[in-house]
Amino acid sequence: EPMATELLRAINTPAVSLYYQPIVDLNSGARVGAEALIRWEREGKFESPERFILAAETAGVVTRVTQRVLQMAADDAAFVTHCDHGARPQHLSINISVQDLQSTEIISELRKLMVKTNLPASCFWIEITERALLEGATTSEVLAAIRALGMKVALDDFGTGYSCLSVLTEFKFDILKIDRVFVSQIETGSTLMIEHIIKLGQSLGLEFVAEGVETTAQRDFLRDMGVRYAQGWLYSRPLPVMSYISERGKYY
Ligand code: G
Ligand code: G
Ligand code: MN
Ligand code: NA
Repeated sequence: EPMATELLRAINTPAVSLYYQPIVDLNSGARVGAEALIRWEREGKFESPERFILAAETAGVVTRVTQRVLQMAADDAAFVTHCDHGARPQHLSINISVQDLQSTEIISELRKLMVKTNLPASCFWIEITERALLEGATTSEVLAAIRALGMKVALDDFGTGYSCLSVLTEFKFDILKIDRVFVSQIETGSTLMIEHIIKLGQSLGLEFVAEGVETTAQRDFLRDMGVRYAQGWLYSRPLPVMSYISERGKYY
């Protein structure tokens, strides 16, 4: 049986869930948001999201996965974005797929998310993987419509996909996610790539989230370069929603 078929059968069961990885403001050390990451427990272990998302994309059914992700995110959003003492709500990053950008359907799904959660649009950061952005007038219209809702759009895995620097000018983003490949080079290899990625993004007025931060040396380098946000095992692994909530108000 194809993996995508099995996934769709599991999609509305507890076998499929969202985990949340904290995103930290490097200036204050405060947790300021989270990235929702899909999990599928299959035969007693977690299946790789990269594998099953790709399988769903190949089978042309990933929009149904995204729909379920948005439903689960809506159910959790009030808890995940909540902060004490009337501070502004935390943000929630949600990954969507290339195929979601081929139709305006996603806009009504995202609008539903806002209505259901009654949260400001700016709480939602929508992440799109670079390899998704190869072509299409629809893609740019849908991206513009997401930003017109007031949500922020993040380019995920920048520098690792197949597209070139022109994605940055062809499509309008708010946030650049620095792939962990570049973060891991901070101590072991050269910082040339990451320094140039950061300078390029800064000149375009983008915010950054560094991914896969595992050491304090990486954190310090990124902070000194002016990178605002980070996530990674130095802070926390992705957590089930109840664990995520119980660490509310955490500083690192
Ligand atoms: O956490 P991790 O191994 O789980 O995630 C691997 C990759 O899977 C991430 O880079 C991300 O792009 C993708 N991914 C995780 N969750 C989702 C999701 O809910 N939807 C989509 N489309 N991709 C996701
Ligand atoms: O969206 P994206 O593919 O970038 O998702 C991030 C992926 O990276 C997830 O699979 C997540 O579990 C994983 N991840 C998150 N933090 C770290 C980290 O510090 N180190 C490593 N090696 N992987 C991480
Ligand atoms: Mn992501
Ligand atoms: Na990424």
